[in-house]
Amino acid sequence: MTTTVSPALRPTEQVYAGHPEKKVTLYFLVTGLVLLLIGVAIGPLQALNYAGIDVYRYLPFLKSYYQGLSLHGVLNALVFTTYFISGLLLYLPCRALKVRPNLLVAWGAYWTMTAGVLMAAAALLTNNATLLYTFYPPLQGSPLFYIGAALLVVGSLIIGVQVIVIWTQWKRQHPGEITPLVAFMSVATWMMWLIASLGLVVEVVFLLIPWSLGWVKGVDPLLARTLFWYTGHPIVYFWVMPAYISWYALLPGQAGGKIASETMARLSFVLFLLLSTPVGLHHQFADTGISMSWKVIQMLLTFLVVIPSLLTAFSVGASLEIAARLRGGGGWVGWIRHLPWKDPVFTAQVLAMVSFIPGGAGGIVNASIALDSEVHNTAWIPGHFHITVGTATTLTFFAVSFWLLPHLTRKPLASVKGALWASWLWFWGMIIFAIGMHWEGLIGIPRRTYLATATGLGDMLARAQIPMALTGISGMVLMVASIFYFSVIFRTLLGRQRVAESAEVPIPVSESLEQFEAREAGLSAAGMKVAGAVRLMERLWIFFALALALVVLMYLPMLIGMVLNTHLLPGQRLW
Ligand code: HEM
Ligand SMILES: [Cu+2]
Repeated sequence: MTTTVSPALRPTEQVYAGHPEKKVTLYFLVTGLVLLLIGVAIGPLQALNYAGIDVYRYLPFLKSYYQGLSLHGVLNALVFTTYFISGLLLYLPCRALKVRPNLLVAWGAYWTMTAGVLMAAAALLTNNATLLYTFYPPLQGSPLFYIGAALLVVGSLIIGVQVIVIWTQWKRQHPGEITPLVAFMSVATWMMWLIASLGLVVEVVFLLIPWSLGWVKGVDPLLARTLFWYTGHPIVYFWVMPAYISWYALLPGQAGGKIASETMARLSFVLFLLLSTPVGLHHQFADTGISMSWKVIQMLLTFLVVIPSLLTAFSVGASLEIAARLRGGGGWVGWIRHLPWKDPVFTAQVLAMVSFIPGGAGGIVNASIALDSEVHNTAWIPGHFHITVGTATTLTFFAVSFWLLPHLTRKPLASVKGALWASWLWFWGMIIFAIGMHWEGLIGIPRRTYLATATGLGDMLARAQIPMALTGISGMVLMVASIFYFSVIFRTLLGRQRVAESAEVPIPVSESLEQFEAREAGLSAAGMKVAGAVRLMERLWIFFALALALVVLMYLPMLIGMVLNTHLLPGQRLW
């Protein structure tokens, strides 16, 4: 075995010796995946409920459908994503900048997060926080839940600030140099999250924790909801931007090609930084007490996010076409066959991207005031977000885990075939799920309903038999997909074989066409001609300040109005 590491170290320590940040990254990823396993295990039961089949009465450990749904939403959408992103967006930018993070800080963030999750889990599992993942007041849960949620966010912010600080120091030590793409995108994402998480932090720390501890008598539901959705919308960009990093900067190389345009990639991230936050009101079109003018302004701003989304779709599509043609593909669409479909890292990401197309289209419906009134609070909404966060993000993270876990542990992926099965089954399961749920929603079936025992829905259930059956079937497909996925992951992690350092799976950073052309012309990376736009975008702090100004403009007047006119309500426990 060729290794540069001292043989006195234990084998596991040897794996991390060159890069001890690998270990903390692994902890973030694996903890996130274990918690996803618990969250996902409940999903098929919910899908059966939406097929009219009640299995909850056989499950003594869940007190109600809603306790299960709270666990599902919190663990999948909030906890898994935060862990995975914190690990990924710590490791990638540090490696790209060739800087080791401060490990004490990184582990501090990990344990802060984990302490928070244990507290929230204690409340959820004892049925003391059956609040659903939006925890709207006046529903009131145990203080443990809110404190836990705050610690989860604080943990992610510690990582975010660390990455931003590392980048700022790097800039100082490398004057005039352009930040490597992956690091640039990671910093933009963390800057966005720094602004975006403010609403949730203020809501939880200043309103919900004191209220749940009995220090204050009441809380204003509208103010709390507005702060929640201030974060609740951009959190979806916190979930998709890391997936975009993988699509833009890693996937082209994994497919055997080049990044079509580094300038576009950077531009779309600057636009996400600017436009993700000041639009949360599109989740509150149905809320009274907010003026229509604000709702319309934020609706229009929401539509602007279509621009970076389409930039992404076309640039990544072009990168894939370049890859296929380099691999000998040709024709209008014939090149698609030449892509590496046998590689689950590639396939899972492309399927994730495909699912995002109907996901984005549905999002435009949700964001339009007139159309939203048709689908608001119906099964359409969970239909929508299972092909966005539940597939575009989750399936991309599956793809990342297929190379990153072997990279971090030097253990080969346990089964390439199993990983491919997991990816295709997850994709089709979620597509069928989305068809079923969107269709049920159009009939008027409400979301968040213990449907199997619900009454008062008139003839809706009779009219929804076909989509309900689709939802039930999709739940079973997704259960099989999860079994494939988690067995590949745990067999990989528990495997005993480790490859030599020289055979380590590399970090798949792709070359861009711009870099390729410079190399062909005999220029070094530092000497490469850089578009003026790229130089301009390097000043991320300016865009950060602009983003902050925009969000203050869009929210502060409204929030001041709400604070001056509060209606405090005491807590309620409806479960
Ligand atoms: C096995 C895969 C999955 C299945 C079968 C599934 C099924 C469902 C169903 C049927 C609902 C609607 C429940 C209702 O409105 O009453 C739901 C809600 C939800 N799911 Fe999933 N899901 C799965 C995976 C995921 C993943 C991977 C995520 C996110 C990463 C996710 C996030 C959510 C969220 C946030 C809710 C909303 C909870 C709420 O309304 O409070 N799910 N899921
Ligand atoms: Cu939104």
